[in-house]
Amino acid sequence: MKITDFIVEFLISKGVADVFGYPGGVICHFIDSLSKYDTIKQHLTYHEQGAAFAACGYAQERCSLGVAYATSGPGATNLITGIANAFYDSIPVIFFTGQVDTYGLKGSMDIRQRGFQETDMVSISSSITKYSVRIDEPNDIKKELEKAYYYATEGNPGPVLIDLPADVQRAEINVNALEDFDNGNSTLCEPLDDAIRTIVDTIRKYQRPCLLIGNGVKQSGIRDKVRILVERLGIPAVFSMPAVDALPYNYEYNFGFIGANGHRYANFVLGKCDLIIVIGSRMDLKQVGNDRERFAPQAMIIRVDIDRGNLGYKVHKNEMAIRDDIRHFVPEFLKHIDNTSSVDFSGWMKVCKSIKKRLEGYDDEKYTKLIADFSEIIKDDVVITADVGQSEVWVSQNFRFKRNQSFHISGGHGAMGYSLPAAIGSYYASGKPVVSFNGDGGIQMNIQELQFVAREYIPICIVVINNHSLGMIRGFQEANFKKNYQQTTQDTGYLAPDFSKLAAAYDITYKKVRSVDEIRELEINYIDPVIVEIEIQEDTILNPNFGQTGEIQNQRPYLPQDIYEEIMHL
Ligand SMILES: Cc1ncc(C[n+]2csc(CCOP(=O)(O)OP(=O)(O)O)c2C)c(N)n1
Repeated sequence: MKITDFIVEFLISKGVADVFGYPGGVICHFIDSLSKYDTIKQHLTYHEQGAAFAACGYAQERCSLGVAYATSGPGATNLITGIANAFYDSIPVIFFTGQVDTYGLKGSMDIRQRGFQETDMVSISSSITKYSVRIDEPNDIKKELEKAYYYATEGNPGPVLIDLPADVQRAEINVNALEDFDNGNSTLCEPLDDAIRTIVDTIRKYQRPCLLIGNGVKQSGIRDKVRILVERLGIPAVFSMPAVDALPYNYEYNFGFIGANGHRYANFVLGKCDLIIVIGSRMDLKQVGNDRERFAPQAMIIRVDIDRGNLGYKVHKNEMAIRDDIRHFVPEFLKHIDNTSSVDFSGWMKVCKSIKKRLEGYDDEKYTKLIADFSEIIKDDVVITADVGQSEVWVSQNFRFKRNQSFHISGGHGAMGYSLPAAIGSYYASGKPVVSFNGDGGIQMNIQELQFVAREYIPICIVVINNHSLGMIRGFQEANFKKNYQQTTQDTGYLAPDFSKLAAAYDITYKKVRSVDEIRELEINYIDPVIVEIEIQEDTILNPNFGQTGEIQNQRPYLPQDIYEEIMHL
């Protein structure tokens, strides 16, 4: 059997139905093999970065393996941003790159390059993958594919890169003679009963507990189980920004997302609670702040995470760490708490509700209201993606997520250009319509993928929140560079195109809205692709932000002292 046929059959056996990529001479064997099978479809993007993000969106929406491919050299290096995105956001993706023939590789020769478009992708990608390998020996293929799949999906998931020299791709193998990968039967789950009993006892001793839910909950596909957990415990839940959709917006236990640009009320709930149970969140700087001991200083922290490294990066010195796969932990935890055994936290819930009532809408501006209104007209069962910038945070802050909607962003890597290709991948993962939010800057980073949307005529509503500037950085310059808006505004070198003309060029329907009423009149049919431009002023700002005092609830612009005190004394 030809190696690339074997690879395709392997991917099919793992349930992969759609792969994304871009051709080049030394990946043509793989492309040729993909075309032989009806159960897997290859999708041509217009840039390898688009393919990488599409594979991320596909894996995020499906909670399973995504695949992207590229040719050697420039094709492969174009994948890098997407690979890093998958690494930081724990997205299981296998990236296949073509490579020159093994006999044309430079090896240890003291030259930069021997073969045309030869680039050492293994070393380039090694710090942003869980595993990276060039397959030089055809008979290693089975073992290496199994290993790649294992690393991509087991433990804390992430990207893997397989570099395939052209002669290896076309080699014939005897399938029956191939070696398997032995993972050493490593069990990642430690005995849990005692730990869970301790948690249950601990909860009983505290008055103001809360759950902090991270992206791991979504990636693990356990949103529903976590909802049951929240209900049984009867305690407030807050989220990291990428997990803001983990529970529906109007759910009574939902108290918003925390962190630098998080909901003020979410940060106050954390600031006031005495016990935080963290599930699937790595608690990075944007959520916790630089001064980790000052994060929720009165609270005991219990963290559940599969990643030993994440647990080692402590927030409080005396926190309790449980290393487990949350897909295993949450059902086990549920077994230990039934509706009758939980303590009554209704008094604390009442406090949280008052905090929310007092602060919800405190930072509202015209444009943030537009997003809330926009979300009201979006039906359930739709995927939402957002690009990096102010618009992403406004969406996180204001979109009212419904139960069957899911939301994907480029969290850790924060890569502009993610939203549109990730929307494409999400569509193939679920068959659901997608609403992709973009800034006028971010959309231009992978704007070529509009051609993909037009070509395949897929139901993606591409929203461009156009403030005619690179708003997030403009805001940073406003705060830190005395308004020296270099390269971020229309007066200083940045320009956005006329999006109506752009839509016409790609033959995509275009609509423009400026007000709530115009938004209400929008008729999105979830069948045709459409570009919706929401035009807002250049000097839009992003509030709230982390303040300087270290307490997570003390965001800028600072609350009047009397309101702050009033809430802290609730
Ligand atoms: C690939 C990449 N380059 C640069 C940045 C730095 N950056 C973060 S947000 C931002 C501005 C985004 O502008 P726009 O897409 O118009 O959205 P807005 O902030 O105006 O809503 C920039 C340049 C980044 N995150 N990613």
